[in-house]
Amino acid sequence: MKSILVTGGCGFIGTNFIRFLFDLPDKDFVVVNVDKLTYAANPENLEDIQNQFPNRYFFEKVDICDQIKILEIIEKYEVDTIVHFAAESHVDRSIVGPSDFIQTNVFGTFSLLEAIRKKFEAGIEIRFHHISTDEVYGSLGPIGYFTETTPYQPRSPYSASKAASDHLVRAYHNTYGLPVTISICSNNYGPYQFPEKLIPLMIINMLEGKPLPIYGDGKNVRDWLFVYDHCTAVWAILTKGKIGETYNIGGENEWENIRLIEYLCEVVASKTGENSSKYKKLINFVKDRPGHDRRYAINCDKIKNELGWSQSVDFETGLDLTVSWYLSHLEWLNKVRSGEYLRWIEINYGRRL
Ligand code: NAD
Ligand code: TDX
Repeated sequence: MKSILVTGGCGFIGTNFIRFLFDLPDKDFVVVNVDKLTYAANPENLEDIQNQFPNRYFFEKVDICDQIKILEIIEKYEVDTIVHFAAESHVDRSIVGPSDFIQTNVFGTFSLLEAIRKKFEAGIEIRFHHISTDEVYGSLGPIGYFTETTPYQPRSPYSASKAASDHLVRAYHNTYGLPVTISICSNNYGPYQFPEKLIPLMIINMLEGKPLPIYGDGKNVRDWLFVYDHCTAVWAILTKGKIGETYNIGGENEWENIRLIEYLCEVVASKTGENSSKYKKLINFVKDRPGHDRRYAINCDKIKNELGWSQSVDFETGLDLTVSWYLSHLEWLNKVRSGEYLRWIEINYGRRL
């Protein structure tokens, strides 16, 4: 790898991944961050990287759907590897307005694949790693785990759009021989996550004394992975993964939403000096998310056994780090919650948040 194009690098996981890349010792590859800068992006996340590595880090404000610009960028930076994070990523927004999800997640991925196919047919091979989600597998009951051979059964516009993009990536491998890999990951948490997602939303609402909205009976289960461990898993696939393969990534760390929020109240209280009951009193059961998947649980034996990857951060430590990060980045929180995001919330939800 000499030149890595990361899509969606100004979002949550993309930011963490680029920071991870620049922490690796003895590397001299170039990283090109292609991001359209939607409401979920914050280019300032990588300002220090930009300053520290002006000859190795480059930002291009480009929509992945713009194939001509993507081809220009591939040529300009002699890109040999693409790691594709860019997506519309929030299930609730996909329920209110699916159109952007189809455009970016399906058409955008298709457009990137077409650009790579054109280069491939001209004799230039670009490795493509596609980031997907366990939501493509659908909803589990109380037992069982998703494996890489679990049939796809997406149930929200978001997961359907991600499933469609996964199918396209596999189709381009099988039909045209493009060198692709796919990873399918469970819920991430950690620094830089946009505060519309469960954990940062609950932290900010606790700090502001607002209700903590728990959908339905609060017994939906998610498997949580610290974002750093998602980055190490993607790196393991890039460096050791087999072309054409799909790898599940998970935390092996299942929590019912209500139990998770109660625990989060305790972690936040331990840092603010408040009594956790002050936060727990804010818990408010609200109308369920339509089509709310009951349980996600990942079997990640394949990446563990074949690539030697494993989680390095336990949940207690990861959540502690995450809460500390948000408490020391209140300005960041205020910035990302302003502008376009606020306007969207007001239009769609009134002033609920
Ligand atoms: P995010 O919403 O925080 O960031 C997405 C980024 O993509 C933003 O910076 C946005 O500006 C950019 N983007 C959106 N549309 C674009 C377009 N058309 N062109 C260029 N850039 C565009 O998302 P995230 O949580 O960091 O998720 C990243 C990827 O990981 C997504 O593909 C998501 O499906 C997947 N994933 C996320 C999780 C999770 O828990 N967050 C879990 C599994 C998989
Ligand atoms: O206010 C809330 N109340 C609530 O009860 C929110 C925002 C969420 N929830 C519930 C819904 C889910 O069961 O918490 C759980 C987690 O919700 P989200 O943070 O919205 O994540 P989820 O829908 O599970 O999807 C996430 O993980 C998989 C990411 O947003 C996706 O991008 C990723 O693919």
